[in-house]
Amino acid sequence: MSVMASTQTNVNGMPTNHGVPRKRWLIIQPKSNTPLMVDSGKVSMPLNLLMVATIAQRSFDVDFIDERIGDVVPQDLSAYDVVAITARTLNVNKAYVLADRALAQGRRVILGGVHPTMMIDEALQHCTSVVVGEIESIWHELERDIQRDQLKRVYRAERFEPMNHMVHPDFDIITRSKHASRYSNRLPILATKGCPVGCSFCCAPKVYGKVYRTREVDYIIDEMKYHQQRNGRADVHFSFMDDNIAFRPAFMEELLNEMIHLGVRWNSNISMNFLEKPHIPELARASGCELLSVGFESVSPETIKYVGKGSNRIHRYGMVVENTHKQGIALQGYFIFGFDTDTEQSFQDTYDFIMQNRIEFPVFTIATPFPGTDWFEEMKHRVVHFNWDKYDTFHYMYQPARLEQERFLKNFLKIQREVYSLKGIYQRMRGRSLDWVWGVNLAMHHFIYQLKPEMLI
Ligand code: B12
Ligand code: SF4
Repeated sequence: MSVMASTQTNVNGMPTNHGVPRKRWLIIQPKSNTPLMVDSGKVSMPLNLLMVATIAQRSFDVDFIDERIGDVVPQDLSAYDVVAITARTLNVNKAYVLADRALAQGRRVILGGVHPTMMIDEALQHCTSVVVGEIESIWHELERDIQRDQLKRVYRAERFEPMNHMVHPDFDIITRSKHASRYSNRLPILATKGCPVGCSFCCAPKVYGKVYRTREVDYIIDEMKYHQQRNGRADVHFSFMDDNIAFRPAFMEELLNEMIHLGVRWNSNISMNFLEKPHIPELARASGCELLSVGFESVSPETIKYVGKGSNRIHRYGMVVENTHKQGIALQGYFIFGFDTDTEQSFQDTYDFIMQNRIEFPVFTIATPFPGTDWFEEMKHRVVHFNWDKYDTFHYMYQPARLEQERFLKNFLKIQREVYSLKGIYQRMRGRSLDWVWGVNLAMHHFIYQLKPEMLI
């Protein structure tokens, strides 16, 4: 349905719906209150909210604000009929402050995103309506109710729309901000959604259940071509926002084979088991891959079993790294500490693995039970704080069974300082020409050497 097709223009040149002025939306990406890195430097374009804005602008006038890049939410919101805000756990407190302000000014306030989807009752205290799940599934009902000003409290996406129904995100919406240069130049794109693996610490299985959807390869290629045209060059850099792009290997291979002809560059999260087959990194390189992010999570078999990550086979970690490096693709390796299975030895073993395998970007996080997951229910009597600002995966959440707080934090900082010491960087990077990988490592060095244990509590 195209509402734009039936719009007219008023005396000020503003579009109207059959003579009725279009309602105005303010769409907000809040900046989290955490001081730890997540919203600093260049930030990625928020594809989730861009999808919301692209759909909403068919029927409404839309202003888009991303606080992370320096856009400022006006104090006076009277110009807007609807204020729509997205939230993850780490920025939800900020979202609630903005939502409360908008409610106090009589605006209709809609909250959506991962945290409101998982914590509906809490979110309802700060808004007119909560959207549970994807906007695509409930849009027609929501749009009609806004036009009539008869909003329901909850809009629940009962089904998952096929991904081929996804609209092409309109990037003009976010690039018109005067602060747009703070966005990373890697353009977000989606090929699949969902992940049936079911790791205990992850929200994806809770948000998407066991459903795994893929988009038709032609649609993805079309979207890439659109960006090439828009940017006037072939070597556009894409960042896949998928939960697990390789869950159906045949699909991934088909996509990469098509991408070979485009001349783009790309990076993505990927399950490590997919990289066990050498032809996959080869195909990845041929199609323009520069960086793959792999959730190694831990080098301890006990921990991998504890988190339920069946796709990780520890005895094959080294082979996966070798296959990837052979193709000149850099690895961002994610490691989580703080599970009950962890000991001081876990830090040493992880350090050895990283240094021996020369992982380019190790990322260390602290095990965080996110509210709304089963794991949170299991752990909540041990969790030390319920201030959502601290749910950035860099804060101490509970005392692991085999490590008391001081020792845990000391080791957590020590491994980062060693891996990102100038010597550690040199050892991991030697032989590599000076490029962006070095640059990011030096930035990490600078950041990590400012961290103190008390900042993580
Ligand atoms: C890609 C991704 C990233 C990327 C890009 C993030 C970005 N700028 O968008 C990067 C790598 C940068 C990243 C970083 C982090 N991430 Co991340 N990330 C994801 C991932 C895999 C996909 C998100 C996505 O874009 N999906 C595609 C979009 C189109 O779909 P969607 O998000 O479902 O959006 C739809 C609906 O939610 C709804 N909707 C969303 N907002 C709104 C708002 C309104 C008003 C309405 C009506 C509807 C609506 O409609 C949308 C369109 O269909 C998710 C997993 C997941 N499935 O959510 C984790 C996830 C969101 N990340 C997570 C975490 C923890 C982080 C980090 C803290 C990790 C870290 N330590 O660095 C940082 C925080 C960054 C930040 N400032 O938010 C957690 C969040 C958990 C939670 N409860 O908050 C998730 C859920 C993964 C997990 N571990 O469970 N992430
Ligand atoms: S494999 Fe990745 S996306 Fe899938 S459940 Fe585990 S952590 Fe989440």
